[in-house]
Amino acid sequence: MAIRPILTAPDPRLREKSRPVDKVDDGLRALMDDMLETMYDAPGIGLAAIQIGEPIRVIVMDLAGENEEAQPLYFVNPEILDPSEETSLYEEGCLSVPEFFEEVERPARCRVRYLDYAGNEQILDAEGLLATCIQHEMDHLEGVLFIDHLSRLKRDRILRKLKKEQRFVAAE
Ligand code: GNR
Ligand code: NI
Repeated sequence: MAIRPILTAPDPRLREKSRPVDKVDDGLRALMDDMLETMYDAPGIGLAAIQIGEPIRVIVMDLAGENEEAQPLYFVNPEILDPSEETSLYEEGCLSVPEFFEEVERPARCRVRYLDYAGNEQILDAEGLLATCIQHEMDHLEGVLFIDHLSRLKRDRILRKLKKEQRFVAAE
């Protein structure tokens, strides 16, 4: 297993649309292992493959609290079904938009159909943080970031600060 570098905005790779996976094999499982290790190290509660530069439709998540046993979830080729009319607001962050947190409105509940770590089809009913996180990760597969759900003013302010930060990092 390996910890891989996480891309940060405005890296253009984060805007790519990820392609479906053909087959859940050992190579893909090795990538999912790396993604989980990278996510735990960050630390974060979810990670899409494009965040480590792999434009494929794979997500890992773990919503367990710090003192709970790990509950890794692996989603290959996920699809959102039946999003609820009812929405909820959640203060979101993103490992690719470090240190900014803003409220985003999304459907409060949804169903997700996907392939698991073994390649078996699963259906999961999600609500609360699980529903928010899976929708945040699905956005990454389309090249969308949570800041795209904010006003242009807020988004541009965050992007400007991130660019400034990157110039600083590059100069070090
Ligand atoms: O670690 C993360 N926390 C989080 C909090 C609220 C809503 C979504 C998230 S996902 C984020 C990790 C990440 O960037 N996943 O793409
Ligand atoms: Ni994110």
